[in-house]
Amino acid sequence: MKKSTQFRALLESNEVEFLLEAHNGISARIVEEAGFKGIWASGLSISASLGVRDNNEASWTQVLEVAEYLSDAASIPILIDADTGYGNFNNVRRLVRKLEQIKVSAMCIEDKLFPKTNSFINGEGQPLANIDEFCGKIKAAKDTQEDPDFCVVARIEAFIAGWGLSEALKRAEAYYRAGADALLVHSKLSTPADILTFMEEWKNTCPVVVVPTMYYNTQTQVLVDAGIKLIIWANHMMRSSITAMQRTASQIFEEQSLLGVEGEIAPVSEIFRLQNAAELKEAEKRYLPKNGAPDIEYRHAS
Ligand code: SPV
Ligand code: MG
Repeated sequence: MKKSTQFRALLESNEVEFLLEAHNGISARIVEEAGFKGIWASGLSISASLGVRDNNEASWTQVLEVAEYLSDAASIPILIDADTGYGNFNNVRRLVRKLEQIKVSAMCIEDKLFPKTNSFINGEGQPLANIDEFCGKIKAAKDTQEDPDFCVVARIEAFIAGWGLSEALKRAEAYYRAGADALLVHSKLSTPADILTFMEEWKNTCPVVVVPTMYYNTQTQVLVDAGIKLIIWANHMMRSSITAMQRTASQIFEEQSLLGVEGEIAPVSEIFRLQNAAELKEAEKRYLPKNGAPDIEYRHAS
């Protein structure tokens, strides 16, 4: 099944579905191997992996270059965190064309202003996009996609910016009417209160996606009972690798030896397995000449 069709099936599933974050090819492959049916290409984690801030410091083409590695590495669909769409409706149109080319199945755009700031940094100080302008981006994306299964997720930042429930509902209705395939309602509270009050009022006309980073101690069933369709574990591959790398770096530095860490880290053979080195070995048998190095003839000829 096409990856975009797989993603649409996740949105339309009768059960709750989950995406885990990935930020490069190897993390995408690990997410897939763990059993996940989809990947969240997190803006926070991709920017962190590049050593820059989540403020559009990485350009959109740099983000897409990373997304292409994720897409090549995984056979499960990717929902890309496309921030605000990197400009106006016209930038969104070009973005959608490029995402389809690299087989990224779905895009999430948020109703803030470029350059964005991560929702967990000074959220209340963050301006929201004009509703009509943001609806124009959604419509432009839906009109541009060639693959009917490409999905647009519209992310509502009203709770993050402190504008409250009625603003969140107003935006949800507008974005749904503009053609969004799903709505992502974001909250920075340590409880699911924003999400639960939203779900009580929302008529469930299209799937709702959440990111429980801050309300992580909420039982998943509570979100399911409220009607949530898709849950994004948004940054946990990046955060777990930071912890592992910090531990390994300090230990090697302190001990001036590899002895202490060797048993704690993946063997080199595991890197090769994740890179699918075995496939190349097989291909070499098929395509390389049986005897002699291929470049010898070239050197004689020149
Ligand atoms: C991301 O993962 O980049 C997100 C989710 O946008 S959050 O960081 O919670 O805003
Ligand atoms: Mg983000």
